[in-house]
Amino acid sequence: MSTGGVTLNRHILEEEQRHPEATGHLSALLVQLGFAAKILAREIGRAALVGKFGLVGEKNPTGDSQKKLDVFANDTVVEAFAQTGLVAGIVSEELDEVKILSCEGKARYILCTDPLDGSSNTDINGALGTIFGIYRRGTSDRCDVQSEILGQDAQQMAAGYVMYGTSTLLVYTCGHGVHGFTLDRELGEFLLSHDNIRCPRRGRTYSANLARAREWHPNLQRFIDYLTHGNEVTKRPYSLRYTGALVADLHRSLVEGGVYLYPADGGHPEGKLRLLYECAPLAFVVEHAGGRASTGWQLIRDVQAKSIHQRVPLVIGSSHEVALCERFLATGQP
Ligand code: AFP
Repeated sequence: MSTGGVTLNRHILEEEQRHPEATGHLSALLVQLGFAAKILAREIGRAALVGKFGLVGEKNPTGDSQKKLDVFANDTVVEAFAQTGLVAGIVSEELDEVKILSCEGKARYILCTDPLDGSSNTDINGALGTIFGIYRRGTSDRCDVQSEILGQDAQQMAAGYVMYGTSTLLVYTCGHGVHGFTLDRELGEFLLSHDNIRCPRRGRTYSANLARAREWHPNLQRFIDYLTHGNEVTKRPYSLRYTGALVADLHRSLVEGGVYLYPADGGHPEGKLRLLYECAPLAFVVEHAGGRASTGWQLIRDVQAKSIHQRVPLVIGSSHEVALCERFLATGQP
């Protein structure tokens, strides 16, 4: 998929030129995201050598144990965006409340981020991610970022993720195609490697933590039974692939087709994943690549956030499998 020598920054600028009315501010934010991703790729790569493994001994606002890399990732992303003066506030998995950065006139954006997705993988050299969604604020001059992001005022303009795996890959969309860039460590540049990613209509794999499957809605259990039941015509059974990092599992489904699901269960009656900084940004990416993202009952993009750390069930990936899951939930049948 190599497309030879198009850097992330050049790509962002070319995207901007498609919009004569663009101020360049969104581009500046995406460039900063790339910068933060390079720092994180470097630190994740050497975390074992510089004492960045392990817990800090506290829980984050959503009750998960905070790792040293979680804190570092959050600080890095916040710092990168704060420098721009273009962001009014940041909603982060690692921050209790919205971090207000600036209420000045040019701070027209809000960032929602999970700075380090899959942090249970940090100490075992597993895949990790950063998820981001960038919203443009409404026209009000009142600086109330929380109300804006929870209301209808803020509009999602861009989203994407960084995957720290065998290589570091940054995937983003501003609504005109989904593009992936691989970090060339020697050059220190993200280079276009996955131009205009399209999510296959159907796949051969599913990703889910089956440990709590007995607690799922019975129709969801039927869905999994269906996927794992052999049938040559419909190319079943599907293979299970689950890494514990949403970004890594979603990336597989985005590129090769398939479905990721994290439904409601006994321990997570509303689902585990967070709407604003996990589900919504990835839904934006997947939909712009031709896939589908829903709670199983409702499209993710139609869910109105009620709190900044709100959780929702998530079914995301190829349109065929996500729609199939929705049908199972509604009827118990394919
Ligand atoms: P963190 O971002 O807090 O590390 O959580 C990871 C995650 O949100 C998502 O990336 C995984 O798919 C999911 O949780 C794993 O959860 P289980 O350990 O319950 O399977």
